[in-house]
Amino acid sequence: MLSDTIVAISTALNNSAIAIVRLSGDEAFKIAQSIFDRDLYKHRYNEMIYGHIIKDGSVLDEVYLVKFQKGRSFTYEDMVEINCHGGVYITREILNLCLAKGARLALRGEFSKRAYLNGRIDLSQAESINDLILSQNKIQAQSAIKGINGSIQRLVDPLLEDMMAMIGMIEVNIDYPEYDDVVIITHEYLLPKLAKWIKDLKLMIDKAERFRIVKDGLKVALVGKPNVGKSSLLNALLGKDKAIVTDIAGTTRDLVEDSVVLDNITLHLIDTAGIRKAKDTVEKIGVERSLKAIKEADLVLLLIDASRPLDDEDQKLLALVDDYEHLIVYNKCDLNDEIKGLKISAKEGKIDELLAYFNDYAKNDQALVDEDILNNERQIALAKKSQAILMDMQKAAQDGVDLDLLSSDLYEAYHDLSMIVGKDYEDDLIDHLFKNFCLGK
Ligand SMILES: Nc1nc2c(ncn2[C@@H]2O[C@H](COP(=O)(O)OP(=O)(O)OP(=O)(O)O)[C@@H](O)[C@H]2O)c(=O)[nH]1
Ligand SMILES: [Mg+2]
Repeated sequence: MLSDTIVAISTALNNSAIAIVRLSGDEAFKIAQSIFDRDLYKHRYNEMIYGHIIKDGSVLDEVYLVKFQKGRSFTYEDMVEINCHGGVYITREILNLCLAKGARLALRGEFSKRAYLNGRIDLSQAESINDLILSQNKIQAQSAIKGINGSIQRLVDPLLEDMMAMIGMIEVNIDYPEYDDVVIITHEYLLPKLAKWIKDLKLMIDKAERFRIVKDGLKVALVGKPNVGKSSLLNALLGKDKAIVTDIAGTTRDLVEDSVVLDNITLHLIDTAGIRKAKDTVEKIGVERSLKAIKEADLVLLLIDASRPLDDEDQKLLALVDDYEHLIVYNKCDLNDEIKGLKISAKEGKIDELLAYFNDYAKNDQALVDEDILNNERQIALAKKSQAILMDMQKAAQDGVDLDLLSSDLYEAYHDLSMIVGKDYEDDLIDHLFKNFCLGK
């Protein structure tokens, strides 16, 4: 139920100067009053009220308590925040007191979920709040702040309005064909609109995918035959001895992962088992994992041993990576410098050319931080779904399919796009989304 009163410790549970216990719901004031020694009803909203938390007639802690008014609080419900001393024991005791007085322990993200369900924020803003908490670099934080301020809504709303206007006009055409002053919607009228929406969505998706790499980093799988120097390259890029390196082919059996922050980009590196016809069960599983890593990477870095002539295994790998975004790099160039292409020597730490490539990779996309851009995979997936429906519709319209049939497709495309900001979202999906949030937020 929405109106029941929830409580959570909103700060990290460790010994600190101050912690915050947060209540939200119809009984928030009543519960807070029952454990507080000042009359909080006599004080104003948003005021820091000094007093004590009382347990069994004695003082448990000296606190500042703030009450927030329904309709103006974060959740749009009555809310109380108790700023207590940040000891683990004290904080838990206050939480337990609130529970004993009738509050329920909040689920993860439940405060934000209420803010969303009560219309205080849209879904993209709620996601941005969580993104801000989890952000680890300046760009992630900047884009989260923009999201909180409604950047996603600004981005999709014009498109939504345009589509809805078209749906409305088609409906009027169907329901009131006799009206003179109604714009007659024909396929010729609809097709340019469809083309524009598809183009707008494509741009929106492209930018979001490029910006995701600037913001969250590039997932790079290091692949190649055994012994070409993949693990040596991982270590050289990381600047530490993370993976085992030997001259025995088949040294790496499992995926070895780590990240490195370069000047212009963060790399999430995955060192893989050398790909060849496996000699035992463990190696076979390792090779399967390498193939999976190729599928999941943003960029596949195929490493080739420059000191040996290309053989069948290299050729097979060249054909394999051709289906993916890939980069071919020649290693062991200390032994052979005659090769054309991107050359390194992982063993000697000569990887400047490769570092320059990575630093350039998303350089032009850094400016995207100033634009309104879709923020996460969920939003991108919905935009893609909407775009796919519109493209099918475009074909159907070109084939002369009736407008009333097309109108329901248009509504579906509209619906998918509107779910980016959380209009018409199904309940179980909402529950699922907020479960990833922090407790007490
Ligand atoms: N000369 C030279 N040797 C290198 C270079 N990079 C790696 N090696 C040597 O090549 C051998 C294999 O290196 P690894 O990094 O273990 O190769 P790998 O591709 O991870 O091999 P697997 O894990 O078996 O697939 C080691 O003896 C390295 O020292 C290089 O740039 N130049
Ligand atoms: Mg290795």
